[in-house]
Amino acid sequence: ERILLPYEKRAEFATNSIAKQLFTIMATKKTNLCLSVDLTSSTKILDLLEKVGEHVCLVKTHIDIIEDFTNDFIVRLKQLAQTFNFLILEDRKYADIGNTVSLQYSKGLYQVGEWADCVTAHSLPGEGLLKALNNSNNGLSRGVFLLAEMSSEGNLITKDYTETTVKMAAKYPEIITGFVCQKKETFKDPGLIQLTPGVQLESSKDELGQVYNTPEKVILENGADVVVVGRGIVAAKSPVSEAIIYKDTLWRCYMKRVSG
Ligand code: 5IU
Repeated sequence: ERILLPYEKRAEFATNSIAKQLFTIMATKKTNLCLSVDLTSSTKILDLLEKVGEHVCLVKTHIDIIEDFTNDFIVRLKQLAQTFNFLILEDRKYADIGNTVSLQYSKGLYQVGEWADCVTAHSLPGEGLLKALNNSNNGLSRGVFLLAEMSSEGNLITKDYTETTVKMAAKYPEIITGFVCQKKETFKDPGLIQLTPGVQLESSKDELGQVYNTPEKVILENGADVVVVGRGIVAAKSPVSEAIIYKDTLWRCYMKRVSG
């Protein structure tokens, strides 16, 4: 079973170079925390990453919520990624025909393909979108997390949609890093990464349908490999000490899982 294998072993099964790198970073830095930096000021994001970069394996951005975006932000983000050895995931959730996704990925103000190690995408439009992303990497190592499930209440994804999404991904082993999903049964391939959002220290909900599960539940029962935490950290009184609490808690759950 994939969830019983340690990350360093999982890295050996990875067919996507970003998945291999991410498994290796987790094993080396001993963290499976992905920080979702959902802040709208570039200096606030950079200041926070300066302090928590050492505790995370992956930083998840929504580049289009930043109010003072400049190219310098990207330069500094990449510097931090290199200094602290984390990868960058732009949570763009591409959901259009292949030609449009190719343009959205490579062009426009953000030029996501230039700086994001990996991106998120919906399977809804069909595999043309994966072909487009696969052909737009400019020879760089790039990856895609495909949405197989969502954390929000009342979302329209069905069991059949999830299964077809996993089958679609199997046709693109070189570009698929893993799935954004909530359950361990969703896929079996040990070389792919389960990225799970909707996590806080206590189970709860927000007022707009987000559902939070605990680290114990998502890692030990539901099979999460990389855990996404946003407001649990960024909206805490002390984001840095909270990030350390999440990192330690998540890693303890993972250690328990792989030690049987
Ligand atoms: N996110 C989810 N649920 C999903 C998917 C993405 O919450 O199913 I796909 C994103 C949205 C937000 C982050 O950027 O993960 C979670 O933030 P909070 O921990 O603040 O809820």
